[in-house]
This record gives sequence, C-alpha cells and structure tokens, in this order.
Amino acid sequence: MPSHSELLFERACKVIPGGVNSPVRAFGSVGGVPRFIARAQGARVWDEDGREYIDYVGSWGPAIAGHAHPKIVEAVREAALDGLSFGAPTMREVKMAEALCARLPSMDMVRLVSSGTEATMSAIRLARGATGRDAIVKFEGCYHGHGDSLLVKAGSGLLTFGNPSSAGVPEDFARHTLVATYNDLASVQTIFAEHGERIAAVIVEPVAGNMNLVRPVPGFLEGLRQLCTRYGSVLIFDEVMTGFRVGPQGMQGVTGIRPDLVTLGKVIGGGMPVGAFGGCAELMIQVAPIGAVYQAGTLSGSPVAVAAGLAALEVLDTPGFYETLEVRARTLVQGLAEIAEASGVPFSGDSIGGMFGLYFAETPPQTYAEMMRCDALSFRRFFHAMLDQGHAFAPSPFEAGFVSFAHSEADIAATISASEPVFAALGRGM
Ligand code: HOZ
Repeated sequence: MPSHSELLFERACKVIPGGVNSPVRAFGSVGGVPRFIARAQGARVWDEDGREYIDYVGSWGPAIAGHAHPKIVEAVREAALDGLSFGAPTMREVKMAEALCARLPSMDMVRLVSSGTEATMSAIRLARGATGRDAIVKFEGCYHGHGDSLLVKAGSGLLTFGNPSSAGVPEDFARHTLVATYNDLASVQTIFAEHGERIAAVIVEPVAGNMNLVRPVPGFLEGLRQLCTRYGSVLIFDEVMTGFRVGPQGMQGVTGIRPDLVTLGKVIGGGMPVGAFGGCAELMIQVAPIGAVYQAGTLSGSPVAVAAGLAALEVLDTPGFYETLEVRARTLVQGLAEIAEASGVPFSGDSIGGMFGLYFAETPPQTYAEMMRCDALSFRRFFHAMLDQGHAFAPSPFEAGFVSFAHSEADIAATISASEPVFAALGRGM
C-alpha cells in the first residue's frame, strides 16, 4: 500500500512543479519520495505517516532553538492577536533593528525584508547604486538565493540538478557576474587585476553552506577584505546561513572581519519568513526613501515574523547556548567519522558552531572541485538508510546540516549508533 507521503507527492506533482515549493526538497539527488512533514517539536519532526525523525535539517537553518520553541510560538500567538500585517511602521521592527545593530559590530543600520533572496538582491543593488559600478564577484558553488545576478555557477538546488546556472537569466545580466574559486584568493586577485575598477561588490558565504559545508581557509576572507578596501568595492558577507548560527555575531564575530554589508535570514525569523540587509551608515543612507536605491515590500517587517525573530534572539542569549550547539555538532561529526573509519569507509566531517558537513571523502573538501569528487552514491545510501531508521539529514550531498539547542546528548548518541550498521554495509560495498 502506498504511504501518505507517496500519495501526497503524486497529488503535489500534478499541481506544483516537481511537487515541491523549493527544489532540493524533491529528493532529486538522493532519489525516492520526499517525506511530507505533518508537525515538528524540539529536535524531532513527524511525517504524514506518523513516523518520527531526529531532524538535522532544522528547516534549513531557522530552527536553531528547536522546532516550535514555546517562547517563539507564544510570541507569534501574541503578535497575531494584535493583527497580522499593517503596511506601516511598528515598535517591534524598531526593536528588531536595534537588536541586530547592537549584536553585529559592522551594522549601523538595517532594512528588514521577507527572505534571504530579497536581502542579497537588495544588497547587490545597493552596492551597485553606491559605487556606480555594475560587476559583482561571486564564488563557484556559493548560493545567495535566486536573484538573477546570483544564479551563475551557484550551489544548493542548482548542484542537485547538475545545472549550476539557471535558464531565464539574460546573458546581459550574467556577464556582470564574475565567478571566482572559493578559498582561492589568487583567483580573486586575478579578477580584480583585470576588472577591479568596475567591481561593485564581492559577495561571499563566509562559511560556504550550499556546496555542503566548506570552511574558509586562513587568509581567504581577510584577503577579500583587503582587495575590496583597495579597489573601493563593497564586501558583502552573506550570513543568511551563518548569522547567529556559528556564534553570537556570526562569522564577523568568529573572524573579526568587518564586511561593508551583511545579509541575514533564517535564524532572525525564528521559523517565519524574514530577511535583512544592513551595514555601515554611509551605505545604508543610500536606500530609499532617504537615498536613490529603491527597495520596498508590502510584508517587509511583518509584525508576526518580527515577533518570532525577537523571541528567537532572546533564546540565543540562554547561557551556554553556543557552547552546547558547538559540542553537539562536533560530537555528531566525530562520532560518525569514527564509525566510518572502523568500517573502512572514506568519510570525514566538519562543524562550525551549530552547522556541520558530512563528506564521503578522506578529508573535508576545501574547494568546489574537491567537493564534486566526494562519493555521491555512498551519500545517497547513507541518507536513505539513516532516514529509514528515523534520522533525517538534508536530502543532498551539497547542503550543510544543522543541530539545534533542542538536540540532546542522547539524540546525537542515537544517531551515531544508528549509523553503525549503515557504515558497516557501506564498508562491505553494499
Ligand atoms: N536553498 C535551501 C538550502 N540551501 C533549501 C530551502 C528549502 O528547500 O526549503
């Protein structure tokens, strides 16, 4: 008998392209039918067939406090009772802007939007408007949402489907996007030597999280900062994924590097749709209505989403929050790696704060090319065998994983222990 997920997927495919509202969810790179999720609580999700999973997707990052955290749900309930949307300024959004500027050293001013894609698109427009230049530099395998200029050699779902540059992006737009190699400063220097005077911005995920997880090598981000300063280009840290995830000040806190603009999303919405871009006042005062760079949105600063985000930020202040997150993520990847090694499976892992990467390769990849050499078939087998036992990882070898504050030591131990027969079978070539 078909499962509820199978029946729902069949129905969905008739009325939604690919049956999903965001491509990676379709299980394209692992095969099979996506599990339709009915509800979630803490570190767990339950599908429409009533199966329970320890969840390492975390809504792709936002669920840092755990799903349906009581404080966040209560904040949403209270805000909803006051009205869902006004299209007018609110006290909550001022509090949110103040909280973000207080937490991030590089941020004097911030504009709230409704998604990470909107944040990166708007940051690029601001950089272009402020510099009067058209070109931007991005990195192969980095993903910054689905704005036209950024869908060139991108990561995430585009890698899943083997088409790193989207159809529908005019060649005239794409030619303004110069693509460099992540963790290869020389490739950026070469681009600047030739095009430096026309480069408006460099946009980078300070930890790449959309070609699996790739940690920046020492000197890489520092080098980008120096190049941007030298050429008068805007350095944009896309911290939609890393913001408040790898530490209380995101990667700018971890590295001490001050980008000119930062984009945020995920965690700052507490599970509701929110994004933000912000930075130094000199740049931000160029945004409409005080400046000439237009940016707007009917639901921008949604009172309910902002209430969720403010509650999430409060949860982050729980003593020991980041230490716990870091220990859980590190314990998970080390535990899996030890079992893989004992089974003779080439495997490694890495983690930064509450995000992690799992690689079917001897050592963690440092570049897009190295990532592409990981064993995708073994990942696929691992993914399904773990899912069948109730441990849900992202359905693609090109996505980072996430732990939440709700993951207990016992959850992590259960996942490590469930991996034993899986790695043993992989080691036997099954
Ligand atoms: N682009 C997201 C992962 N990096 C996936 C979002 C989703 O499918 O919800």
